[in-house]
Amino acid sequence: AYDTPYCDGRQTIVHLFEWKWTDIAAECERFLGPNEFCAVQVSPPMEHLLASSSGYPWWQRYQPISYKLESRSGNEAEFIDMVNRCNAVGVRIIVDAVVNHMTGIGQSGTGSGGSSFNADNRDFPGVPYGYNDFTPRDQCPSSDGQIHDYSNVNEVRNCMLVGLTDLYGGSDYVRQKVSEYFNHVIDLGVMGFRVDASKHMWPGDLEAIQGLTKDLNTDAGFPAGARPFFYHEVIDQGGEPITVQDYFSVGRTTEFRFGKKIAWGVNDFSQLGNIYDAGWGMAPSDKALNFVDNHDNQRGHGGGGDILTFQNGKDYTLGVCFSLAHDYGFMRIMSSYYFDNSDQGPPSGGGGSTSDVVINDDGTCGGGWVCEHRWNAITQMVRFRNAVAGTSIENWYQEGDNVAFSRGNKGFFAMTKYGSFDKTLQTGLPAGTYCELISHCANQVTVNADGTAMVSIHNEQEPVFAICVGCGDG
Ligand code: LAG
Ligand code: CA
Repeated sequence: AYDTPYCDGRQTIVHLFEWKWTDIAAECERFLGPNEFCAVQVSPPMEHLLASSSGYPWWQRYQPISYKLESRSGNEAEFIDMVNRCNAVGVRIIVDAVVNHMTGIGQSGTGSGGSSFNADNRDFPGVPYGYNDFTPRDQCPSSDGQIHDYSNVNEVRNCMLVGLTDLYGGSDYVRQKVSEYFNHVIDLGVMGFRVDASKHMWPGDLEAIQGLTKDLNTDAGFPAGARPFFYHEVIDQGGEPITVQDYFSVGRTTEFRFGKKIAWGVNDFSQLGNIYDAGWGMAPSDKALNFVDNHDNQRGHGGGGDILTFQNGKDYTLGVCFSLAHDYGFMRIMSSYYFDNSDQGPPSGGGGSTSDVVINDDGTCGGGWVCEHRWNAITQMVRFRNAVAGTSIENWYQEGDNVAFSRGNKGFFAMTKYGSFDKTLQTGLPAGTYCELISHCANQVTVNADGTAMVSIHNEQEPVFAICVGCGDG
């Protein structure tokens, strides 16, 4: 019930990491709506720690102080304006919900929304939460109250994650307060939630909290009776007792093994054939929220791993384009900012502010923003994924550094590692002349009566080829 997005067939979420609400509203209107994105995952909108002594790092937003919508990305009025303007162009908002914990121990002072707090006293008057709203010490088996042993389920869920004060999800009051926060943003018109650190929460507690949420707001264009869309951050790479399967009753789960397999596959195309590996415990397609990289692992946080990021340039383009062409999971793509160290916050004029996103005349981003979602081949493959939704992979071809496949009789995709490829392949498509999407129709492709076509790629930067039925250019 919680795993369905309501996007009129649109298939891709973009994480506009650390963007301000004003910039997201503008991006929905000028780019995401016209290019048919399903939704934006926004950075946590609640009041958070201001870690000035650490230079206002990105991770201060994973330390909640209250559920007031007053964050580095903007205030409540700006949040509302963003939700309304994005909804108006068919782009939904997904809130990053940090509800496993509040700030780290040792922290006290005033949050981004002006609320006072004192973590050592477990005092968060902006909610309010007090001592009894945190996991009782005797439920955490580790000697220092911290998580060390990931083979111990009680420790992972009842102890403190990197020193963060652990909310007691078993308490009716905590469940009430968290669901009030969720219902507040549901009333404002959001579609759903990415839940942070779900691995550190009991599935039963999540079920109780989600059970208290309202249906989506019909005034925002959602169908009557629609339940919020939930995906849970569960870092499961195999080898631990907590698995993604534990969370299937509360929505989709983040599938970290997908990004690993994409990285391995781009390195060695012969490994691209079995991206979904059920034997490894990966979530089935209809339970997976998949991505090539996320805001944690692109900078070595959250366990890091073998992954591709924007820093890999063309290989990243190949990884994301292949993922978008594939039929596995519900896809999220990353939109980043450049950084020199793994704590660094977004582009800023100082004092913990966030700079505006700069859009250059050629449509790329400036001002320190990477905007992978605006990379030509990636944007075009977002359109392809919408066009071929519901079809499966057929006519698989892989030889050396070249791979190609069709999506039913709706689309055909190919990519090559080194920018040059010419081969006649079976496309599975009806005969006709097709517009090649990556070239914006500069290349026209003829599919013969027997479904074959000459597939040519001559592009060093974006060695990708895609055609689909009914795909003009946009
Ligand atoms: C996650 N998964 O469940 C993310 O993978 C992980 O990256 C998040 O930590 C974590 N949940 C909490 O939401 C991020 C940073 C941490 C940061 C934490 C809290 O990766 O580095 O910890 O957010 O801001 C920071 C300091 C720690 C310190 C802690 C508490 O880096 O050294 O112990 O704050 O003060
Ligand atoms: Ca916990």
